[in-house]
Amino acid sequence: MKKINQILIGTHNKGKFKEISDLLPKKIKKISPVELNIESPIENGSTFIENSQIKAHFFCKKSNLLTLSDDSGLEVECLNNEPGIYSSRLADQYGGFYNAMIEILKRVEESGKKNTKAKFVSVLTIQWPDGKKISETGEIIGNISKIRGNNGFGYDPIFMPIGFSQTFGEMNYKKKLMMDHRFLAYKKLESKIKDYF
Ligand code: ITT
Repeated sequence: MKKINQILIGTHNKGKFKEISDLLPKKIKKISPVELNIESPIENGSTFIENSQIKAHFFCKKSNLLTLSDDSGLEVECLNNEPGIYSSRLADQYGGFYNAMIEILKRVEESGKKNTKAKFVSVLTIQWPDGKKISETGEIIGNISKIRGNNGFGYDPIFMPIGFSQTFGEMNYKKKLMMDHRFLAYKKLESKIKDYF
């Protein structure tokens, strides 16, 4: 079995890149697609798993390196689980995450359902150049909160996990890192690949 000594973290999202880097063993060299001048693929899947596999396959093919990619997003129950796989595109559409968070809060309010349940979902896919791949999903349940905190990235300031009184935007980096959807997906993946470490 070929041990893993380097891995391409197939994402252009800096927040994700840092979290995934910090979850992987220290001794593994982490490479970014930015260093290799590789652009993002078109995400034309209809599920997190499809988009996660599209990214892992694309970056692996372009680099010929073992690749780990993530597709993730925020599902808000009273909005029919939107924005979901369109989470990044909603921010593009509204001119950034602050405006996208305002838009989500407005839609939740307008739904009139008084249901603020939401979850963050992450699907991590590890793809080897020989075609082997493994995907794992992590989910964390919580509620939509008013915008609070400046830590983290993306939708962190409006998500408060169940059992906590801080949003991800208020939590310190390490606390969020060790409990979020990406961590939960990573733990499942790690149990399947730790012999390669
Ligand atoms: P890559 O495709 O290059 O990985 P992306 O940002 O486009 O980058 P996605 O398509 O998976 O990634 O979109 C996920 C969206 O959900 C994106 O807008 C993130 O900022 C947001 N998101 C995912 N995980 C998050 C987290 O832990 N905290 C806050 N927002 C998160």
